[in-house]
Amino acid sequence: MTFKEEYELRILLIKDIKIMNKFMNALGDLEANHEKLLSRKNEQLSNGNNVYTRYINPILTAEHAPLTWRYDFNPDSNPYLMERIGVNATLNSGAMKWNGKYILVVRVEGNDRKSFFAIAESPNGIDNFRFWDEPVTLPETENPDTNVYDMRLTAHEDGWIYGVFCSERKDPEAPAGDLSSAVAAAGIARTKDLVAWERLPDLKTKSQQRNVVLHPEFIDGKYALYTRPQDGFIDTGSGGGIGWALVDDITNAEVTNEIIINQRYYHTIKELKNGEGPHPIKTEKGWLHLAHGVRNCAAGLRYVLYLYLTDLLDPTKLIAEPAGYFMAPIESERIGDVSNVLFSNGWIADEDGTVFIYYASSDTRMHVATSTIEKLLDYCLSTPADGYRSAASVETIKELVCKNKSIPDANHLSLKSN
Ligand code: M1P
Repeated sequence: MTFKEEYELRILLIKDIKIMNKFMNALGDLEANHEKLLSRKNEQLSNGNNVYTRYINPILTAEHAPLTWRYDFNPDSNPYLMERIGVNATLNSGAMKWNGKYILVVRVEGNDRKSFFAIAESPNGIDNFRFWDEPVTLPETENPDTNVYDMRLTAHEDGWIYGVFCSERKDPEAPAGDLSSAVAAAGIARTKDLVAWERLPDLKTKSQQRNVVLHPEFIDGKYALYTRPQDGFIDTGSGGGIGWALVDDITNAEVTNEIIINQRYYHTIKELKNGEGPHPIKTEKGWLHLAHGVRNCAAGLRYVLYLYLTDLLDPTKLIAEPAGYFMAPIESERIGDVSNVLFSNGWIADEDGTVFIYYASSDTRMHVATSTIEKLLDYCLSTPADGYRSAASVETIKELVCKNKSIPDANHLSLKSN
């Protein structure tokens, strides 16, 4: 080797070391920032309404997705440490308590618009959510799904954990050139460990279906499903409402008879459509349901959450339904990929009565709100029902004002002081 050649080799080595140092520093920063985000403590927001408590930080965002899903860590194949696979959103998540951990089966949406499921767990339900190493491998049927999303988890009394989700495929009837028409069906999978999933045939129904949820108990010896029949992919059409169907065999589930148990009404928060959230929670006063309601307005569709209560022995029989919404998007929740949306398909009732409500804002990120069974039942049973007219709403308010005025010692209450 000549002196010149040796000199050039040394320069090359120094350059390599510099590139390597740069790579290692960038990797260190990336990992440190990610860990900072994942370990961030969540705190309650103080300006609540005493029905539930919101928290300052979203619990899961696209940035929470593991770095190993997004970056190639090999400096030879990725010398600039560029993100190779982008994650766009973490949203509509099913939930359950599992081995003492708060588990979400998250709808993760990639930059390629495809959604898939991934499990994230937290030790306390309000922060420190971390994804498991790999996304869920969901087997396909003989008719592969184009997109899968919004899984509801049900630990059924038959011993399986079921995941019922929306399976979306291109409409085979769509005219040539129509690349948007799709068909929605309820996909069904089950597992014992949240790792190995068995795919069952999709639910057979006359109409398209989204927001299908498995009830946790047998009813008359059959599996019971909350359904949401719809005429088209987006429109529920003339029907809609939250339906109910009994199914003999979950391994070949077919809806033969469907009744509507929660209707839509003109000029309400669910005028356009509604859908069951997670499966209802069993309480001593009835089955407690969380659902979403949709109305149309100049800004587009507005999705809010509402609660209703049904009979313990007959889950189709309505006991109470407060007027209006329980939760609606506020502040930064209002903005995202599909703005003005709150959507929930997961909640966890803890042994001490605490309820963790997991909701997504504007199809973009996940949040938690907490309440208790006691409070949510009181909310359902003591919030006035919808009178369906402005005059009826005024009468309801006047009744409350009158009641407050009749409280002995009302003069001492701040509300009475003006
Ligand atoms: O974009 C808002 C929501 O729209 C659909 O809900 P629904 O079927 O009730 O209209 C779903 O695609 C849901 O994932 C989404 O959050």
